[in-house]
Amino acid sequence: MKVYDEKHLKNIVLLGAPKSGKTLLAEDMIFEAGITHRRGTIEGQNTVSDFHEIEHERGNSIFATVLHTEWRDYKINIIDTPGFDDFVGEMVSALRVADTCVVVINAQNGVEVSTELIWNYADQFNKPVIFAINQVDHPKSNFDDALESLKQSFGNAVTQMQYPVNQGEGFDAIIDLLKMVMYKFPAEGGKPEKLPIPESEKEKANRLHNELVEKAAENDEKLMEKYFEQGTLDEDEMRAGLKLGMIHHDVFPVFVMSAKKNMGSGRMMGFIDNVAPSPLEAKPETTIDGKEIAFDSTKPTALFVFKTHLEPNLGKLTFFKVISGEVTSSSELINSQTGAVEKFHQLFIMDGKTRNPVDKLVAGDIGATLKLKDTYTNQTLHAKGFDVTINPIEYPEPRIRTAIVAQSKGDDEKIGEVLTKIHQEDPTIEVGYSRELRQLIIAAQGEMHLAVCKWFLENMYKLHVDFVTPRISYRETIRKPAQAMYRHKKQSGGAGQFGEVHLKIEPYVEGMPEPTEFSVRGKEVVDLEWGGKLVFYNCIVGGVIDARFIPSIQKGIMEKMEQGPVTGSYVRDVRVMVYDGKMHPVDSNDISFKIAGMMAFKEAFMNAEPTLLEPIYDLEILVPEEIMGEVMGDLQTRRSMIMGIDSKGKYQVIKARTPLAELDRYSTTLRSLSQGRASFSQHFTEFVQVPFEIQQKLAKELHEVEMA
Ligand SMILES: Nc1nc2c(ncn2[C@@H]2O[C@H](COP(=O)(O)OP(=O)(O)OP(=O)(O)O)[C@@H](O)[C@H]2O)c(=O)[nH]1
Ligand SMILES: [Mg+2]
Repeated sequence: MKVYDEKHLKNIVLLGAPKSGKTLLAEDMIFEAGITHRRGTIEGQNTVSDFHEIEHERGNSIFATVLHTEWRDYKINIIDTPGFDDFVGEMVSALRVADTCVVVINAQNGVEVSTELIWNYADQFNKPVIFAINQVDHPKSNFDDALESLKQSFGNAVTQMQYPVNQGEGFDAIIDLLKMVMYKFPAEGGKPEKLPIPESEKEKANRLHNELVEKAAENDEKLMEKYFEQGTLDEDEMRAGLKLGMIHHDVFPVFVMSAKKNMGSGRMMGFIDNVAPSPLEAKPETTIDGKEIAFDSTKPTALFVFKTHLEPNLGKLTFFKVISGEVTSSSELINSQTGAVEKFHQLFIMDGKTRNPVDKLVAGDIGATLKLKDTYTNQTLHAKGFDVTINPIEYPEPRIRTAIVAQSKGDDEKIGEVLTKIHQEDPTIEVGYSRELRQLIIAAQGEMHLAVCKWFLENMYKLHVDFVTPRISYRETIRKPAQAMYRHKKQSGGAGQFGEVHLKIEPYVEGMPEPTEFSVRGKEVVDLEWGGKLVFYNCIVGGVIDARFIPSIQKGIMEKMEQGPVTGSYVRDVRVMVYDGKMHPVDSNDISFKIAGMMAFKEAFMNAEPTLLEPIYDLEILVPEEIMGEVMGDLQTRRSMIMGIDSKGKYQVIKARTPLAELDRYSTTLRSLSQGRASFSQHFTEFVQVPFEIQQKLAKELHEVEMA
């Protein structure tokens, strides 16, 4: 297989709302270039991209799939991504290594909620964007509305390159505004005939062509001058202008196609060859210490791993982009995170599940290898002596969490192990045993994401599990000062135990003045693992408690803070002044003071108006205008505080603060309220006091759990 240099490589990612036609478009692209000899269909479950059994079962993409096509003198690496935002992790990984985004729009729907979300990512990565308005053969296709919705959402940079002559069932012709020809397709699609623009379309085509010329000229002063002198630009000049515009996000070219009828993908590939930036023209990669690495095959090797996948009967496939230098089928590289040496034995260009062996890949290219020992998504492999770590991908936070239990007890450990493997492949799934909640918690992007995870456990690993509602991490704190003393005394037989501790506790707030009522001999500020602080003061005077017992008192207090007196939840934000006590010359020891400290703390805590805090999350919900009311109504039933409402294109963004306890399966509710047309993100913001009635109920419930 031919090795393409960095000038002749293009890396694109297919993005777009669910069912817009990305997978089918990828199928067209590789068929047109002769990589495959038959076009699969979604319904026939035989596309190159959707090759996993679970994708067939569900009828949509779940994984990002790497394919390639060779069009004219260029190699285009294509990554087809899933549209459902449950699988956003796959999309973000693919976006990270692509140099151009092709955002597929369904001509029946125009911009959808998912398009807006995808846009946020494309924009954040600052990658050039091409829009492909697909499905123009559909009886309900409305190209003009779809184009208008693009302009409304993404502004003036939306640049029309083409329009369909006869959309709907009879669709078979496109007017191209750059080349000023009409492409007319045979009934089976494929290679079109190039025809002159018919008389009836001339006026419209000329007008739109002039707009396009102007748009191309705007991106460069020299082109602008030329345009004023000549009144127009030639094709090459237009390409140069459009390329600059694409790189700077001033131009988002819009193409027309029908993936189903195989019409239009060839012209877009030609444009990608000639205009979309190559890795050399794209923004250089950056390392974690802020250095730039240009795609240069003459430099030492560095690879960025953007995906790993465990294939049954095959082993682990590692997908990477060559950031610098070149990689061969026998390279030896170092994992920058672990320092481990990874030896390559094979090198592939992938087309779905087909592995095409190659000897070498150069900077800018995307490839895969098998059986690397210890390398995972987001890691860098580099040549010896070229010590770099490429900036890792930042994945969005999980939006749904559940506790997971094995149907047969003995499987618990195995489930933990398998889930850790799943997390290594898909970092948007987080897994961990919560010591606090005493549950194995799995956090993911949505119901469908969880279902896929369960499918894997059951089908690949024969592990049967149930999802159960997870407990909530509450915190305990106090609202007023209180004092207590405790004497621990045991004098029956053998060595006795004796320790007496007097202490005062107070709510701790950042920046509060130091205590004045005691004489402070020592102070320790403990940043608690679970958030908040314990500030511990030793105020013992006259040696009534020996200095060597003070750490034991603190230890006893810490132990109680790990299992709060009210509900067994973690305690936070208290300060403790140990100001008096007693020792026994023989019987006092560490354990006695630990117990005395713990018990005195517990008693003081219960008298200090203990309160329960609950985790609050910031939500950002993207919804179509017409269902705003319902979504807001639902939020109100969840003890939410609405923080603001903004509009974004034809959508509204609701910002709210909601207790985690009220967010159980929110993604499911939102999906059914909106028929899948809304989306949300969430992140933890703070702990706040639980309303009194709820606290009483919880204190009882949680204490029962604790005692069980
Ligand atoms: N009429 C028509 N149908 C299309 C076209 N492209 C795709 N479809 C149909 O739309 C459905 C979804 O197509 P896919 O290619 O799976 O869409 P996708 O964007 O990959 O979907 P996800 O993987 O779920 O995000 C299938 O039933 C296709 O046959 C098109 O150009 N015209
Ligand atoms: Mg798909």
